[in-house]
Amino acid sequence: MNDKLLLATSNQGKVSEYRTLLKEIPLRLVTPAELGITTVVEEVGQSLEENARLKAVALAAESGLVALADDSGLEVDALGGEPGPLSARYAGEGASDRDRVNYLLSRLKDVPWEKRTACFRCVIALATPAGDVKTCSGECRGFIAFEPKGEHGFGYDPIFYLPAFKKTMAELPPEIKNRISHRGRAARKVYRLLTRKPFNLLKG
Ligand code: ITT
Repeated sequence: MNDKLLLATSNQGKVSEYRTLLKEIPLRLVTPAELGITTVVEEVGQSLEENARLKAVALAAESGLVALADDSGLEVDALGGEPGPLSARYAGEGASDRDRVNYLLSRLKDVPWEKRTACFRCVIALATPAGDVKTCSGECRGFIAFEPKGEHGFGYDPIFYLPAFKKTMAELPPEIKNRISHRGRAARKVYRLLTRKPFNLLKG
């Protein structure tokens, strides 16, 4: 097997978390940019799982490497589960993390604390160049804060409040986020898949 694993994402926040979460796998993590791959896979699926599969299969075929893609989304109960799979495009094309946070806060401006429950979900797809795919998922529950707080993490972290810590995800150091996050939970399952011997993505 090739000694590289392609992290099929253009999100630097995810890349940095995976470098820690998967640092013990016997494969070198490489990014599309490092391989000169600029393909952008349209997230046309209806679910996180479909989109993660689309991204992983396309990049594995293009690179000839096993590829790991991550589709994540924030489901807010008071918004009927929005933005969900649309989380990256919630404030329109070209919007920044800050724009998305502000837009979500504006949609929740009249919603009281007890109704601000939310769930972060992460689906990771691992694909081989031949198109075999395996998925793992993880979730993390919390509340949408009334205002952003904290400098760590990325995306919606500054407004994702965790009652157990009395802090937002962005106020937690990366090692704690990795321990409890949707991505951390999914990545530990992926770690087990990638380290079992003999390596076979389709087993079990
Ligand atoms: P790739 O598709 O290239 O991986 P992306 O940023 O488009 O990058 P997603 O489609 O999974 O990734 O985006 C989901 C949105 O949710 C996006 O705005 C992210 O910044 C945000 N997000 C994902 N994981 C997050 C996390 O751990 N904490 C906070 N926000 C997160």
